[in-house]
Amino acid sequence: MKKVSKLDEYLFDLNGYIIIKNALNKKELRDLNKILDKLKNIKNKEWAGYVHGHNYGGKEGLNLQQIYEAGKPFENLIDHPSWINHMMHFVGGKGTFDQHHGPLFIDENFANIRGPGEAIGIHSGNPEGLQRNHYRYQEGKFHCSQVNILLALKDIGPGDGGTVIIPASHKSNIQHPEFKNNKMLKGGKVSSAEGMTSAKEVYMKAGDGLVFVDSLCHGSAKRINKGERRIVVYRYGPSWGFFRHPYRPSKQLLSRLSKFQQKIVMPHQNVLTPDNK
Ligand SMILES: O=C(O)CCC(=O)C(=O)O
Ligand SMILES: [Fe+2]
Repeated sequence: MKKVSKLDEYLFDLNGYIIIKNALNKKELRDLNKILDKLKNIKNKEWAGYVHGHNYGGKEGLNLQQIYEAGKPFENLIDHPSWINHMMHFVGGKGTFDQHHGPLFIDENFANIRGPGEAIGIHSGNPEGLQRNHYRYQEGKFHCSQVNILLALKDIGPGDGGTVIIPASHKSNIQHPEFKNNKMLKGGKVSSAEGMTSAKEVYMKAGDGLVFVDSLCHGSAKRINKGERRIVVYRYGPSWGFFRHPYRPSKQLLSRLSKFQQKIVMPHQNVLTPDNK
């Protein structure tokens, strides 16, 4: 299992993100991509098994929600050795109520496939002050509400529509003056992230993972190249969090997972009720 280095801690605190090079090996990439080759033709609101086609209504591409249902290669990402220690460390809460019923909780997991002309507009940032994605470091420990791993399943270079971040914006007290509120959730026009002052477009090799606190102001560049960008995002927070969307893991998935993984996708396995002694 990859350990969290002193430099990881320093850079995550300083910038709100780190990049884990080669988080996935060649075989993992092949297996994950093979599954997406089959799934990528499902339409918005269509199901493929327990995976759901989803779109915010704009030009953000197709999300394959509940991608951890898509087979073993995606199940393995739940507690993958390349980043699980980072999630435990940055979400934090060891030995406290935050980990009382489990180590972590994944409140959303999806693959995203984006073609030419598609992007996700700029969103998030510390000035919003949201509980769900906040960044906090106190008493020598991290306490982040939501930390994402964003994995590149294909190389992402210039023109490919890379993720765009404003480094250190997880600590900013002031809304970026060029931030035009993204209408992603309403399906309206998306304001582009890539032209903003101090924005950084993140280029990654297939298999690299971007770990970032969700309060970092971010979005993506518009894809202008042919072909498609493929990424996977798993969002981790404390065990007492709840699902972002009205999806739940299937019984079949839960029965295949290890105890540790079960706790991360559904923290209370043994529900206490008077009828369930
Ligand atoms: O598509 C991207 O590059 C950014 C995705 C995103 O906004 C997120 O994972 O929170
Ligand atoms: Fe985001």
